[in-house]
Amino acid sequence: MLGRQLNAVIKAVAGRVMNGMKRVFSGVQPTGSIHIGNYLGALGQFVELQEDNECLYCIVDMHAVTTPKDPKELRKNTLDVAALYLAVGIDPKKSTIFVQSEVPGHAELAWALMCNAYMGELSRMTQFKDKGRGGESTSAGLFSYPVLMASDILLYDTDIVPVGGDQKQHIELCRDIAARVNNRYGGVFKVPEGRFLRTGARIMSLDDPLSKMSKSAVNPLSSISLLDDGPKIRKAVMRATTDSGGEIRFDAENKPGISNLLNIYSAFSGASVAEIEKKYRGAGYGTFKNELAAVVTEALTPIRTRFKEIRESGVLKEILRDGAERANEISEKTLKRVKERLGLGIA
Ligand code: ATP
Ligand code: LTN
Repeated sequence: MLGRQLNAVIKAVAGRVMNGMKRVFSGVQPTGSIHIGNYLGALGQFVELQEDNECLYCIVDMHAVTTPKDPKELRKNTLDVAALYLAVGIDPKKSTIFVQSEVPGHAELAWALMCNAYMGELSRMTQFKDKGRGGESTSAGLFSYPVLMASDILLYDTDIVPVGGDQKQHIELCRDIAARVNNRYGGVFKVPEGRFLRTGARIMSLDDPLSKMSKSAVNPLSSISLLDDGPKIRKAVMRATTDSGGEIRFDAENKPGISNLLNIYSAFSGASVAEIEKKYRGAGYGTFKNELAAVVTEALTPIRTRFKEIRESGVLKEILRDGAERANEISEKTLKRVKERLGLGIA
């Protein structure tokens, strides 16, 4: 207990010392296995950013319950994502790792934002529409999900939000709501910027290169989980949809399958797409896919090993409690300011 308190103090002090650093916030839903799309689009950036910024990385379990979830499974998934955060290299000494529902400010601020968000703009969110929702029995939570996301971000006076390309519209909405509240009530929020990578921003499904790789896909071979072993990775890569014409060339429009694989190869190996095209000039899809499977396996094996160690070690809950303490400390300051500006409460 004393250790925990001391830790929180050290982190709070460190937070102040870090003045002048940019603040980074992002979140991942505990809704299933984290795949290489999540990794290349988001988690990889999380690790890189923690070196020069003050970073908060959240497991957004309140977003997960916008559609009903099995309670036991949700809690297991929450700890799995926390373990994966650590396994990919997020360091709890440098970054604050915590669970959204452990910080009441997210829901509290969401209400104030909800009252400043428009039904029209929420109806236009393509992710909501893509999921085919919008019927009579769609939960109000699912509809207003992007407002909770805006709350996550604005609660911490965030400067930078590292995310995959699918979140661009949500980040824009967050910026619009922040600017609107600032206009109405005078300088309440910092307006954040999204950070999207060029290569990993949109990893496509292996069986349908026209839709994004997704946790919720039915076909297990459509994605590669960070916890998949060599044989599963090989099977998924070898079965990946490729295009007619055996040439290994990047052409997102006419050869979306092979272009997606080239992107994945490039992101994991560090080689540019042009270098990879050159390497495989004249080679067939079989050779290319075989070597891609080896590259991905080599990158994921240490993550899988670390994940198992962390999951079995019993350190997670302590790290998450420390993280929530630090997150609560920051969020309370923002909420105080918001309530003052909006005239909520009695001062
Ligand atoms: P899914 O649709 O796969 O179930 P999600 O979009 O709900 O997943 P989250 O866990 O909330 O996934 O996403 C975590 C991060 O991963 C977000 O920053 C998101 O933009 C990013 N991401 C998700 N899918 C991809 C992808 N196919 N390519 C690149 N980034 C992605
Ligand atoms: N909506 C995101 C997950 C998410 C998030 C956030 C990302 C919730 N809150 C705050 C960045 C910042 C998704 O579905 N990928």
